Amino acid sequence: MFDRVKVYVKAGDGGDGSPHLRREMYVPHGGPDGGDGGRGGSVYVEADDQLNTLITYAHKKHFKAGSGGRGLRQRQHGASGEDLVLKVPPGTVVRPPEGDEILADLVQPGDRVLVARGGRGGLGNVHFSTATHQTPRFAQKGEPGEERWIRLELKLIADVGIVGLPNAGKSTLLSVISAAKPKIADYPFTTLEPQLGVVQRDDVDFVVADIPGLIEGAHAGAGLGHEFLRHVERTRLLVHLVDGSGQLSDPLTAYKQIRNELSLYADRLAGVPEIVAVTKQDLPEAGELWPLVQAELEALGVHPLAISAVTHQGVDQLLDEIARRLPELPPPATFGPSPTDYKVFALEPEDDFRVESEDGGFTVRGRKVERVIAMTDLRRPEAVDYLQGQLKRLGVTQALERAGVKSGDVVHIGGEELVWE
Ligand SMILES: Nc1nc2c(ncn2[C@@H]2O[C@H](COP(=O)(O)OP(=O)(O)OP(=O)(O)O)[C@@H](O)[C@H]2O)c(=O)[nH]1
Ligand SMILES: [Mg+2]
Repeated sequence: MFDRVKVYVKAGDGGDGSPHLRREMYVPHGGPDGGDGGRGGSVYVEADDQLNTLITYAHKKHFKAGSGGRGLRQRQHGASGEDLVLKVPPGTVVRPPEGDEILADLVQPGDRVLVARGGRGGLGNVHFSTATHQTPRFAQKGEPGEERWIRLELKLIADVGIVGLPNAGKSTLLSVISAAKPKIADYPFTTLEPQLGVVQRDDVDFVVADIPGLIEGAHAGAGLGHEFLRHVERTRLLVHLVDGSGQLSDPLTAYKQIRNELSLYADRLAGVPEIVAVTKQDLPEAGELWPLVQAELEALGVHPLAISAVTHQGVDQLLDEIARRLPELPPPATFGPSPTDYKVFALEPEDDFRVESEDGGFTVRGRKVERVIAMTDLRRPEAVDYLQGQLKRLGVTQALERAGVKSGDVVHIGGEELVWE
């Protein structure tokens, strides 16, 4: 069942700036005319209502946006790298690789979140000429694109969730009230993935999800466990089906087991309003049990309906009840920040850095300083001179000196080894 995947996204690197020097007849020293590198493409995740599973990501796990082109002579900019948009079904939440945090909940088709930002293009040498140094022969390298693992998790968006023990008749009910054709069979765990159906009742349309059978311990992962309880989380109303024939379990016990599983999974689920329907009333056993089952449920404050998916007994009444209650209920639950708040993926703060020293060497860590190093062409002495100015402006030089750096010491920054001078 493809409703949970982990993928690796890599934004495009920025293109390198050009160090080109203009050559002109009769001009002894041509000036710099190298253009900037193009920006690398970014990676986005976007909800698309043509999709209803994450199966696209079952095998392919690595996704990379286009890199920016190099800057060219005559101040020409490099081409921008192409963005990459990963399409997911509406209802997909985006999470970091570990933990419970939700970075974005893509509910509406078109909702989109940036998950890896493309690198900026490096500046061409035209930016580095100064009054005293008019022919810089170096340019900035492009900034590397961001890369990270993310998790995508689908929480279906449905108005009504049909829950109940395995074999209660959930799929049969869905097939009777909608055009959906779920698999139906006389054994538990027939349905392995939630099925959706659209029901039209007078002027109310609603989406019903048939959730695979819940068993005791589902909240802790027994049976198919969480795999599908996740899909009940957004529903506005539950239809709780109890097998009235008592074939596999006593109806009252069955009812209590499901209530227990729902509340153990999440408080919110226990609070979702429910309509209880005792089904298979066409069977003589169910008919005989009904007065007792009804009385027992009433004693708990529950007012059950008696239905049969086979003869349609009580089905109209059930649909009327759903259509009556839905308009009064809040819209489907959403999680995490609202779309307007997460146009930009939460990034670590840029400015912080720290200096670590261990025998004979120093390491400087921090996003911004690592980026500055990655964008420096270390083979060019002029570029290294320029870098020294940048390290001073960032306060890195001062911090290293406080930590005791001496000429000749090795300083590691972002995978590069610099000899301090
Ligand atoms: N007589 C009778 N049988 C029913 C009725 N509803 C369902 N059944 C039968 O009960 C069995 C289970 O039905 P399903 O709809 O597959 O049950 P389910 O709740 O979806 O089961 P899982 O997907 O395994 O959780 C099938 O043999 C159905 O034909 C009903 O109203 N009357
Ligand atoms: Mg089923």
